[in-house]
Amino acid sequence: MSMSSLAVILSLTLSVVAQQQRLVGTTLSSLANQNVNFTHVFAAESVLAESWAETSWNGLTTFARAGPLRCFGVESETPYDVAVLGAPFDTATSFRPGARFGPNGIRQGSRRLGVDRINVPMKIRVTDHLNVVDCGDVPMVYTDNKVALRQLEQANAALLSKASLRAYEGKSLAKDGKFHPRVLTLGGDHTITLPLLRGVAGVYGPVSVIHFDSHLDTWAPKQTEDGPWLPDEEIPVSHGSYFWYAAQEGLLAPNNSNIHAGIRGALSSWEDYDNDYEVGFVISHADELEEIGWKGVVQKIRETVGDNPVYISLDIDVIDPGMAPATGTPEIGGITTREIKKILQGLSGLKIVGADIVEVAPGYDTQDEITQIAAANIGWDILALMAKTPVVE
Ligand SMILES: [Mn+2]
Repeated sequence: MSMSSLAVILSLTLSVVAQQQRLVGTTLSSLANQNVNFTHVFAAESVLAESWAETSWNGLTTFARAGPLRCFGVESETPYDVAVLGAPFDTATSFRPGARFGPNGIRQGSRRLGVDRINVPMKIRVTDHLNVVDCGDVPMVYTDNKVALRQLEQANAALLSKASLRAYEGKSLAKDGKFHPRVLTLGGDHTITLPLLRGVAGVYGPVSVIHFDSHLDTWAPKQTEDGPWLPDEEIPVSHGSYFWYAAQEGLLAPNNSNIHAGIRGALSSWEDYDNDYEVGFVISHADELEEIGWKGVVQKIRETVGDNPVYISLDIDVIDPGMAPATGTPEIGGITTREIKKILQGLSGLKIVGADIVEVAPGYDTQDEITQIAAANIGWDILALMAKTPVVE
Protein backbone atom coordinates (compact mmCIF):
# COMPACT_ATOMS: atom_id res chain seq x y z
CA MET A 1 0.00 0.00 0.00
CA SER A 2 1.37 3.41 -0.97
CA MET A 3 1.64 6.24 1.50
CA SER A 4 -0.96 8.21 -0.48
CA SER A 5 -3.63 5.48 -0.35
CA LEU A 6 -2.96 5.08 3.38
CA ALA A 7 -3.49 8.82 3.72
CA VAL A 8 -6.82 8.56 1.86
CA ILE A 9 -8.04 5.72 4.10
CA LEU A 10 -6.89 7.58 7.19
CA SER A 11 -8.62 10.76 6.14
CA LEU A 12 -11.84 8.85 5.26
CA THR A 13 -11.78 7.16 8.66
CA LEU A 14 -11.16 10.45 10.39
CA SER A 15 -14.03 12.06 8.50
CA VAL A 16 -16.44 9.27 9.56
CA VAL A 17 -15.35 9.66 13.16
CA ALA A 18 -15.75 13.40 12.88
CA GLN A 19 -19.23 12.96 11.43
CA GLN A 20 -20.23 10.69 14.30
CA GLN A 21 -18.85 13.20 16.77
CA ARG A 22 -20.84 15.92 15.07
CA LEU A 23 -24.02 13.86 15.39
CA VAL A 24 -23.39 13.26 19.07
CA GLY A 25 -22.50 16.92 19.43
CA THR A 26 -25.71 17.97 17.70
CA THR A 27 -27.84 15.87 20.04
CA LEU A 28 -26.10 17.19 23.12
CA SER A 29 -26.18 20.76 21.93
CA SER A 30 -29.88 20.55 21.00
CA LEU A 31 -30.62 19.41 24.55
CA ALA A 32 -28.44 22.23 25.81
CA ASN A 33 -30.29 24.66 23.51
CA GLN A 34 -33.59 23.61 25.06
CA ASN A 35 -32.01 24.47 28.37
CA VAL A 36 -33.32 21.34 30.08
CA ASN A 37 -33.75 22.11 33.71
CA PHE A 38 -34.92 19.06 35.60
CA THR A 39 -36.22 21.11 38.50
CA HIS A 40 -38.49 22.77 35.96
CA VAL A 41 -39.47 19.50 34.24
CA PHE A 42 -40.87 18.10 37.48
CA ALA A 43 -42.41 21.35 38.72
CA ALA A 44 -46.15 21.33 39.44
CA GLU A 45 -46.98 23.60 36.46
CA SER A 46 -44.91 21.59 33.96
CA VAL A 47 -46.84 19.94 31.13
CA LEU A 48 -44.29 17.13 31.11
CA ALA A 49 -44.79 16.44 34.82
CA GLU A 50 -48.52 16.21 34.21
CA SER A 51 -48.16 13.68 31.40
CA TRP A 52 -45.62 11.67 33.40
CA ALA A 53 -47.99 11.54 36.35
CA GLU A 54 -50.64 10.01 34.10
CA THR A 55 -48.33 7.28 32.87
CA SER A 56 -48.74 3.95 34.59
CA TRP A 57 -46.46 2.62 37.31
CA ASN A 58 -44.43 5.65 38.17
CA GLY A 59 -44.36 7.70 41.32
CA LEU A 60 -45.61 6.38 44.64
CA THR A 61 -47.49 3.08 44.46
CA THR A 62 -51.02 3.89 45.55
CA PHE A 63 -54.21 2.02 44.64
CA ALA A 64 -54.81 2.57 40.90
CA ARG A 65 -52.76 5.79 41.07
CA ALA A 66 -55.23 7.47 43.44
CA GLY A 67 -53.63 10.51 45.06
CA PRO A 68 -51.79 9.69 48.28
CA LEU A 69 -53.17 11.56 51.28
CA ARG A 70 -52.16 11.76 54.94
CA CYS A 71 -55.79 11.26 55.91
CA PHE A 72 -55.02 11.03 59.63
CA GLY A 73 -52.26 13.60 59.74
CA VAL A 74 -51.51 16.99 58.31
CA GLU A 75 -53.99 16.57 55.44
CA SER A 76 -56.94 15.35 57.52
CA GLU A 77 -58.95 18.43 56.50
CA THR A 78 -58.62 17.72 52.75
CA PRO A 79 -62.00 16.52 51.41
CA TYR A 80 -62.49 13.54 49.04
CA ASP A 81 -65.27 11.21 47.93
CA VAL A 82 -63.65 7.80 48.37
CA ALA A 83 -60.82 6.77 50.66
CA VAL A 84 -58.82 3.61 49.95
CA LEU A 85 -57.63 2.24 53.27
CA GLY A 86 -55.24 -0.63 54.01
CA ALA A 87 -55.93 -2.95 56.97
CA PRO A 88 -52.77 -5.02 57.52
CA PHE A 89 -54.18 -7.68 59.85
CA ASP A 90 -54.04 -11.49 59.69
CA THR A 91 -53.95 -12.80 63.25
CA ALA A 92 -57.53 -14.11 63.29
CA THR A 93 -57.15 -16.43 60.31
CA SER A 94 -57.72 -20.16 60.69
CA PHE A 95 -55.16 -21.54 58.22
CA ARG A 96 -52.43 -19.82 56.21
CA PRO A 97 -51.62 -16.29 57.46
CA GLY A 98 -50.06 -13.55 55.32
CA ALA A 99 -52.97 -11.21 54.51
CA ARG A 100 -51.30 -8.46 56.57
CA PHE A 101 -49.31 -7.85 53.39
CA GLY A 102 -52.52 -7.79 51.30
CA PRO A 103 -52.97 -4.00 51.13
CA ASN A 104 -49.63 -3.36 49.49
CA GLY A 105 -49.98 -6.53 47.40
CA ILE A 106 -53.24 -5.22 45.97
CA ARG A 107 -51.69 -1.80 45.37
CA GLN A 108 -48.82 -3.52 43.53
CA GLY A 109 -51.37 -5.44 41.46
CA SER A 110 -53.09 -2.15 40.55
CA ARG A 111 -50.06 -0.41 39.03
CA ARG A 112 -51.37 -0.61 35.46
CA LEU A 113 -54.81 0.60 36.51
CA GLY A 114 -55.80 4.20 36.99
CA VAL A 115 -58.78 5.80 38.66
CA ASP A 116 -58.52 8.29 35.78
CA ARG A 117 -58.73 5.61 33.04
CA ILE A 118 -61.94 4.51 31.33
CA ASN A 119 -63.44 1.25 32.60
CA VAL A 120 -64.83 0.08 29.26
CA PRO A 121 -67.45 -2.53 30.28
CA MET A 122 -68.58 -0.28 33.14
CA LYS A 123 -68.63 2.65 30.66
CA ILE A 124 -67.21 5.09 33.19
CA ARG A 125 -64.12 7.02 34.24
CA VAL A 126 -64.11 7.10 38.04
CA THR A 127 -62.43 10.50 38.34
CA ASP A 128 -65.22 12.12 36.30
CA HIS A 129 -67.48 11.41 39.29
CA LEU A 130 -65.37 10.83 42.38
CA ASN A 131 -62.22 12.15 43.96
CA VAL A 132 -60.39 9.05 45.21
CA VAL A 133 -57.46 9.14 47.64
CA ASP A 134 -55.27 6.42 49.09
CA CYS A 135 -54.87 6.90 52.84
CA GLY A 136 -52.24 4.17 53.19
CA ASP A 137 -52.50 1.59 55.95
CA VAL A 138 -54.00 1.84 59.42
CA PRO A 139 -51.59 0.90 62.20
CA MET A 140 -52.91 -2.36 63.71
CA VAL A 141 -51.04 -3.95 66.62
CA TYR A 142 -50.00 -7.56 66.11
CA THR A 143 -50.14 -8.61 69.75
CA ASP A 144 -53.81 -8.09 70.57
CA ASN A 145 -56.57 -8.58 68.01
CA LYS A 146 -59.16 -6.72 70.05
CA VAL A 147 -56.96 -3.64 70.12
CA ALA A 148 -56.01 -3.98 66.45
CA LEU A 149 -59.64 -4.19 65.34
CA ARG A 150 -60.48 -1.19 67.52
CA GLN A 151 -57.72 0.78 65.78
CA LEU A 152 -59.30 0.01 62.41
CA GLU A 153 -62.78 0.84 63.73
CA GLN A 154 -61.62 4.25 64.93
CA ALA A 155 -59.77 5.04 61.70
CA ASN A 156 -62.72 3.99 59.53
CA ALA A 157 -65.18 5.97 61.65
CA ALA A 158 -62.95 9.03 61.42
CA LEU A 159 -62.98 8.87 57.61
CA LEU A 160 -66.72 8.19 57.41
CA SER A 161 -67.60 11.06 59.75
CA LYS A 162 -66.25 13.69 57.35
CA ALA A 163 -68.20 15.47 54.63
CA SER A 164 -67.41 14.23 51.13
CA LEU A 165 -66.02 16.61 48.52
CA ARG A 166 -69.13 16.26 46.39
CA ALA A 167 -72.76 16.70 47.42
CA TYR A 168 -75.69 15.55 45.28
CA GLU A 169 -79.24 16.49 44.40
CA GLY A 170 -81.73 14.67 46.59
CA LYS A 171 -81.56 13.31 50.11
CA SER A 172 -78.51 11.44 51.34
CA LEU A 173 -79.02 7.90 52.63
CA ALA A 174 -77.01 8.82 55.72
CA LYS A 175 -78.93 9.14 58.98
CA ASP A 176 -77.71 12.72 59.41
CA GLY A 177 -78.83 13.62 55.87
CA LYS A 178 -75.29 14.65 54.88
CA PHE A 179 -72.97 13.24 52.24
CA HIS A 180 -69.98 11.32 53.57
CA PRO A 181 -66.96 9.75 51.88
CA ARG A 182 -67.07 6.05 51.06
CA VAL A 183 -64.27 3.70 52.07
CA LEU A 184 -62.77 0.86 50.01
CA THR A 185 -60.71 -1.21 52.44
CA LEU A 186 -57.91 -3.52 51.34
CA GLY A 187 -57.47 -6.42 53.81
CA GLY A 188 -56.35 -8.05 55.83
CA ASP A 189 -58.09 -11.25 56.91
CA HIS A 190 -61.86 -11.21 56.81
CA THR A 191 -62.29 -10.34 60.50
CA ILE A 192 -61.74 -6.69 59.56
CA THR A 193 -65.25 -6.58 58.07
CA LEU A 194 -66.78 -6.43 61.58
CA PRO A 195 -65.27 -3.06 62.59
CA LEU A 196 -65.88 -1.78 59.04
CA LEU A 197 -69.58 -2.69 59.23
CA ARG A 198 -69.83 -0.93 62.58
CA GLY A 199 -68.65 2.18 60.76
CA VAL A 200 -71.14 2.07 57.87
CA ALA A 201 -74.03 1.07 60.14
CA GLY A 202 -73.15 4.04 62.35
CA VAL A 203 -73.60 6.36 59.38
CA TYR A 204 -76.42 4.66 57.41
CA GLY A 205 -78.06 2.22 59.83
CA PRO A 206 -78.16 -1.53 59.05
CA VAL A 207 -76.91 -2.37 55.53
CA SER A 208 -77.47 -5.24 53.09
CA VAL A 209 -74.25 -7.16 52.64
CA ILE A 210 -73.27 -8.76 49.35
CA HIS A 211 -70.66 -11.25 50.46
CA PHE A 212 -68.52 -12.89 47.77
CA ASP A 213 -66.73 -15.83 49.38
CA SER A 214 -66.35 -19.58 49.23
CA HIS A 215 -67.18 -19.73 52.98
CA LEU A 216 -70.20 -18.63 55.00
CA ASP A 217 -68.32 -16.80 57.79
CA THR A 218 -71.48 -16.76 59.93
CA TRP A 219 -70.40 -19.45 62.39
CA ALA A 220 -71.21 -18.78 66.04
CA PRO A 221 -68.19 -18.71 68.34
CA LYS A 222 -68.33 -22.13 69.96
CA GLN A 223 -66.47 -23.69 72.85
CA THR A 224 -65.89 -27.38 72.26
CA GLU A 225 -66.22 -29.76 75.20
CA ASP A 226 -62.51 -29.73 75.94
CA GLY A 227 -61.84 -26.34 74.26
CA PRO A 228 -59.07 -24.00 75.33
CA TRP A 229 -61.20 -21.17 76.79
CA LEU A 230 -61.96 -20.92 80.47
CA PRO A 231 -65.68 -20.91 81.41
CA ASP A 232 -66.20 -17.14 81.60
CA GLU A 233 -63.68 -16.17 78.94
CA GLU A 234 -64.94 -14.41 75.80
CA ILE A 235 -64.23 -16.39 72.63
CA PRO A 236 -62.52 -13.93 70.28
CA VAL A 237 -63.94 -13.02 66.87
CA SER A 238 -62.26 -14.71 63.90
CA HIS A 239 -62.42 -14.60 60.10
CA GLY A 240 -65.14 -17.26 60.27
CA SER A 241 -67.46 -15.67 62.85
CA TYR A 242 -67.49 -11.90 62.26
CA PHE A 243 -70.90 -11.97 60.50
CA TRP A 244 -72.41 -13.72 63.52
CA TYR A 245 -71.19 -10.82 65.68
CA ALA A 246 -72.40 -8.31 63.09
CA ALA A 247 -75.91 -9.80 63.28
CA GLN A 248 -75.84 -9.77 67.09
CA GLU A 249 -74.96 -6.07 66.95
CA GLY A 250 -77.77 -5.27 64.49
CA LEU A 251 -75.45 -4.15 61.70
CA LEU A 252 -77.08 -6.29 58.97
CA ALA A 253 -80.32 -5.33 57.22
CA PRO A 254 -83.29 -7.42 58.41
CA ASN A 255 -85.48 -10.01 56.60
CA ASN A 256 -82.65 -12.03 55.05
CA SER A 257 -81.70 -9.20 52.72
CA ASN A 258 -78.01 -10.22 52.81
CA ILE A 259 -76.48 -12.70 50.38
CA HIS A 260 -73.42 -14.90 49.99
CA ALA A 261 -72.28 -15.62 46.44
CA GLY A 262 -69.72 -18.24 45.39
CA ILE A 263 -70.20 -20.52 48.42
CA ARG A 264 -68.56 -23.97 48.23
CA GLY A 265 -66.73 -24.62 51.51
CA ALA A 266 -67.24 -27.77 53.59
CA LEU A 267 -69.55 -27.69 56.61
CA SER A 268 -69.29 -29.18 60.08
CA SER A 269 -73.00 -29.86 60.11
CA TRP A 270 -76.07 -29.24 57.94
CA GLU A 271 -77.27 -27.04 60.81
CA ASP A 272 -74.64 -24.52 59.73
CA TYR A 273 -77.14 -23.53 57.02
CA ASP A 274 -79.90 -22.97 59.60
CA ASN A 275 -77.53 -20.82 61.61
CA ASP A 276 -76.58 -18.91 58.46
CA TYR A 277 -80.24 -18.17 57.71
CA GLU A 278 -80.78 -16.98 61.29
CA VAL A 279 -77.82 -14.64 60.94
CA GLY A 280 -79.69 -13.11 57.99
CA PHE A 281 -78.27 -14.43 54.73
CA VAL A 282 -79.45 -16.27 51.65
CA ILE A 283 -76.96 -18.30 49.62
CA SER A 284 -75.90 -18.53 46.00
CA HIS A 285 -73.57 -21.52 45.62
CA ALA A 286 -70.61 -21.43 43.25
CA ASP A 287 -71.85 -24.39 41.22
CA GLU A 288 -75.17 -22.60 40.55
CA LEU A 289 -73.27 -20.56 38.00
CA GLU A 290 -73.30 -23.62 35.74
CA GLU A 291 -77.10 -23.69 35.80
CA ILE A 292 -78.23 -20.08 36.12
CA GLY A 293 -75.18 -18.23 34.75
CA TRP A 294 -73.93 -14.84 35.88
CA LYS A 295 -77.26 -13.24 34.97
CA GLY A 296 -79.08 -15.60 37.33
CA VAL A 297 -76.65 -14.78 40.14
CA VAL A 298 -77.12 -11.05 39.52
CA GLN A 299 -80.89 -11.45 39.60
CA LYS A 300 -80.73 -13.34 42.90
CA ILE A 301 -78.46 -10.69 44.43
CA ARG A 302 -80.67 -7.81 43.28
CA GLU A 303 -83.84 -9.50 44.51
CA THR A 304 -82.20 -10.05 47.90
CA VAL A 305 -80.84 -6.57 48.58
CA GLY A 306 -83.64 -4.59 46.91
CA ASP A 307 -83.22 -0.85 47.32
CA ASN A 308 -81.22 -1.05 50.57
CA PRO A 309 -77.84 0.59 51.07
CA VAL A 310 -75.29 -2.10 50.15
CA TYR A 311 -71.91 -3.08 51.53
CA ILE A 312 -69.78 -5.35 49.31
CA SER A 313 -67.34 -7.68 51.06
CA LEU A 314 -65.22 -9.78 48.74
CA ASP A 315 -62.95 -12.59 49.91
CA ILE A 316 -60.50 -13.26 47.08
CA ASP A 317 -61.02 -16.99 47.72
CA VAL A 318 -64.34 -16.65 45.87
CA ILE A 319 -62.18 -16.72 42.71
CA ASP A 320 -60.88 -20.14 41.71
CA PRO A 321 -57.42 -20.82 43.17
CA GLY A 322 -56.23 -21.36 39.58
CA MET A 323 -56.70 -17.61 39.11
CA ALA A 324 -56.21 -16.45 42.72
CA PRO A 325 -54.02 -18.90 44.65
CA ALA A 326 -52.61 -16.43 47.18
CA THR A 327 -55.16 -16.69 49.95
CA GLY A 328 -55.57 -18.22 53.39
CA THR A 329 -58.20 -20.90 52.75
CA PRO A 330 -58.32 -21.80 49.04
CA GLU A 331 -61.25 -23.86 47.68
CA ILE A 332 -61.33 -25.36 44.21
CA GLY A 333 -64.33 -24.93 41.91
CA GLY A 334 -64.40 -21.16 42.21
CA ILE A 335 -65.69 -18.50 39.89
CA THR A 336 -63.51 -16.95 37.22
CA THR A 337 -62.28 -13.37 36.98
CA ARG A 338 -64.44 -12.98 33.87
CA GLU A 339 -67.52 -14.12 35.80
CA ILE A 340 -66.90 -11.80 38.76
CA LYS A 341 -66.54 -8.89 36.35
CA LYS A 342 -69.88 -9.73 34.72
CA ILE A 343 -71.56 -10.10 38.11
CA LEU A 344 -70.19 -6.75 39.31
CA GLN A 345 -71.33 -5.07 36.09
CA GLY A 346 -74.78 -6.49 36.84
CA LEU A 347 -74.83 -4.67 40.19
CA SER A 348 -74.83 -1.30 38.45
CA GLY A 349 -77.26 1.12 40.09
CA LEU A 350 -77.06 -0.36 43.59
CA LYS A 351 -76.20 2.14 46.31
CA ILE A 352 -72.79 0.97 47.49
CA VAL A 353 -71.95 2.64 50.80
CA GLY A 354 -68.65 0.82 51.32
CA ALA A 355 -66.63 -2.22 50.32
CA ASP A 356 -63.68 -4.39 51.20
CA ILE A 357 -61.44 -6.87 49.41
CA VAL A 358 -59.86 -9.29 51.85
CA GLU A 359 -57.74 -12.42 52.33
CA VAL A 360 -55.10 -11.58 49.72
CA ALA A 361 -51.88 -13.11 51.08
CA PRO A 362 -49.16 -12.10 48.60
CA GLY A 363 -46.59 -14.54 50.00
CA TYR A 364 -48.42 -17.41 48.28
CA ASP A 365 -48.83 -15.61 44.99
CA THR A 366 -47.20 -16.62 41.75
CA GLN A 367 -44.26 -14.59 40.52
CA ASP A 368 -46.57 -12.89 38.01
CA GLU A 369 -48.73 -11.58 40.91
CA ILE A 370 -51.90 -13.17 39.50
CA THR A 371 -53.94 -12.90 42.74
CA GLN A 372 -52.90 -9.34 43.45
CA ILE A 373 -53.79 -8.30 39.89
CA ALA A 374 -57.20 -9.99 40.18
CA ALA A 375 -57.92 -8.31 43.54
CA ALA A 376 -56.83 -4.92 42.21
CA ASN A 377 -59.06 -5.15 39.17
CA ILE A 378 -62.03 -6.14 41.32
CA GLY A 379 -61.40 -3.08 43.49
CA TRP A 380 -61.25 -0.93 40.39
CA ASP A 381 -64.64 -2.30 39.27
CA ILE A 382 -66.13 -1.59 42.71
CA LEU A 383 -64.94 2.02 42.44
CA ALA A 384 -66.73 2.17 39.08
CA LEU A 385 -69.96 1.01 40.75
CA MET A 386 -69.53 3.72 43.38
CA ALA A 387 -68.90 6.30 40.65
CA LYS A 388 -72.09 5.30 38.81
CA THR A 389 -74.46 5.71 41.73
CA PRO A 390 -74.36 8.27 44.54
CA VAL A 391 -75.89 7.19 47.84
CA VAL A 392 -79.07 9.19 47.42
CA GLU A 393 -82.54 8.06 48.46
MN1 LIG B 1 -63.35 -17.36 52.59
